[in-house]
Amino acid sequence: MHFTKTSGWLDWCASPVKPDFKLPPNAVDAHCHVFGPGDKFPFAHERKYTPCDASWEQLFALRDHLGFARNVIVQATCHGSDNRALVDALIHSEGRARGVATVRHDISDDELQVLHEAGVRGVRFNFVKRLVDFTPRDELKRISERIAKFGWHVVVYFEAADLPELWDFFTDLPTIIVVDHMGRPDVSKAVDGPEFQLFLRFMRENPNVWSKVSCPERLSVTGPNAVNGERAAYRDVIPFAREVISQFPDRVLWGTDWPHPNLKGHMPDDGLLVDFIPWIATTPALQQKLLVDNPLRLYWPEETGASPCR
Ligand code: 0GY
Repeated sequence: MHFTKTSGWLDWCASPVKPDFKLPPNAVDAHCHVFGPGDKFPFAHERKYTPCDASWEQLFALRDHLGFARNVIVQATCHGSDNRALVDALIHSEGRARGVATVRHDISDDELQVLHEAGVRGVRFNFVKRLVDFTPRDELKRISERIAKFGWHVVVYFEAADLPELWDFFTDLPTIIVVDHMGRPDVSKAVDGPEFQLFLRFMRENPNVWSKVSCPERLSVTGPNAVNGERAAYRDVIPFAREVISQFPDRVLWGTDWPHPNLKGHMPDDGLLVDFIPWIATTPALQQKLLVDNPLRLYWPEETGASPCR
């Protein structure tokens, strides 16, 4: 089937630089997607955008170029609850990718088992209104109870302003909860202001809550360019990510977010995104937790001796 990209769509960077930052052995890119290809795995009719293609071959080539060993591939909303492109990628990863799927409440246990055998270890609940239609909370709660039996966790994506309303629903979930992109803080506000402090309190009071400290390119207002001799791109995001990593070093993950859906303004060079990591995880010990120990414990617990991800 032929698809026409959403007008103004920015394609991913085809020739990223080799990062200066050397990733530790066994590093995991814990947030990335595959799109289609649309002629093989059609995009969902309920999608809110139509992306460019981004295949598992291209994702795994990027993994090798950047120096990652593994990926966690997250089902993107443009594929709805049709996880075939995700499963195809997992199967072709030869055990080097795990997945986060989107499922409906009426999925059968046999279908969940098939996803598990392919490498799925979580489901994603999306509350970002521009990306998805509303799903009743009782359906999501039911899904969380079903997938808890498989030792999976729930990944949640929401805007910072919606955390107060979602708080009780989240704290009622029976699994580990992984928050995408630090709950999308407004980084033009203060780190010690009420909005981000609420997110930190959410993590502090709920030891089952983890956070991805990913997507500076999505959150930044100052953007990718160094200013006044300051080397770091996305420098307005640095204090937010540093705060999460320093307070919760054993509950943070990092991912490229390749192929970067719905970006406006600029498309990051993924090599330069990797060079952002030491600005937020400032010691080798923190980098080891962020990039290796934490994602392996959550997605490959059988290799670490950790208990399954509950
Ligand atoms: C991201 C961010 C976005 C999109 C999706 O599944 C998706 O469509 O996650 C976004 O538009 O903010 O994490 O990839």
